[in-house]
Amino acid sequence: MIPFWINWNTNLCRYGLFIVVLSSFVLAVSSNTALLVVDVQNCFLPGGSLAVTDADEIIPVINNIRRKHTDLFTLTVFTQDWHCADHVSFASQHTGHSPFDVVILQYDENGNLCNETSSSTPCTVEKSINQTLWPDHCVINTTGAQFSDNIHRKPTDIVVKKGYHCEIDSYSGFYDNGGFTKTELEAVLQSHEIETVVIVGLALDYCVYFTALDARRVGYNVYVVVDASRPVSPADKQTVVTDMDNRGIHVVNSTELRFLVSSSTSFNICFYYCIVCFILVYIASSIVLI
Ligand code: VGL
Ligand code: ZN
Repeated sequence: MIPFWINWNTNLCRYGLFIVVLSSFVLAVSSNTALLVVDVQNCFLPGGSLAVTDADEIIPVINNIRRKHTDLFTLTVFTQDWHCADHVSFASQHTGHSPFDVVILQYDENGNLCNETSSSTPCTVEKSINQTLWPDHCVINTTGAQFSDNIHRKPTDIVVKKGYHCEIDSYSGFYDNGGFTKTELEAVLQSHEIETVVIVGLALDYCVYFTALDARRVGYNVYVVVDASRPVSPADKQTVVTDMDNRGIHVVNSTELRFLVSSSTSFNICFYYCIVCFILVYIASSIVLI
């Protein structure tokens, strides 16, 4: 029995099979992954109107992830909370209420707000949403809505704005809170054939959490990097981490990233496929050369 590699280049068929094996291995290693940087904007950083405690500490962590894993990410998407000055989530728009109060907002089937309807036609409530009221934040074209100057950005990065419909909030980078409208995020990820998303940013218990939930629901392999995120409410951190875990979202540390992303499901499938191909090539060549 002559091992196939002795004269493999004299046999076109085996050469072809070897190329298939090699290219599928390359495909496995380069299974497309996107980095989603959620709402790293001045309004959520120290000094901002909705400052998240220690939020500035995540910026070097995110910059490091980008520097250390440049080859890992096919693309990086920044989401940007982008609200009208009179956005429905602002406590200032609800007389008698303060920031962090919760109100019920009711919407019709098209996502129109019923609460303050001025039209004579009755509004049929399709969905009631508990809305936490926030201080005014991330208002369109203000300094608060700008990305932090300290976060590294590249000209090829993509920005996805959310929360610009004045009557409904949008925590997730994919859908508004009622699921009525979607952003372009899913289309962007699809056009780059992304299978895995790694999520960092603010805030862990709101926009990061809801972005991760939607990403998982839509079918992505999802990683949330906890040390590259901070919660609005530290008391809720464990609850959201446990919930993400239960839903198959990988909650990881930035130090575990390389190992964990490369051992994702699609990598494993391709890897085992490569091994099976190698074995088949070996058996086929052995039979031919007996
Ligand atoms: C966020 C509250 C309100 C967030 C945005 O980015 O987590 N939280 N708007
Ligand atoms: Zn907001």
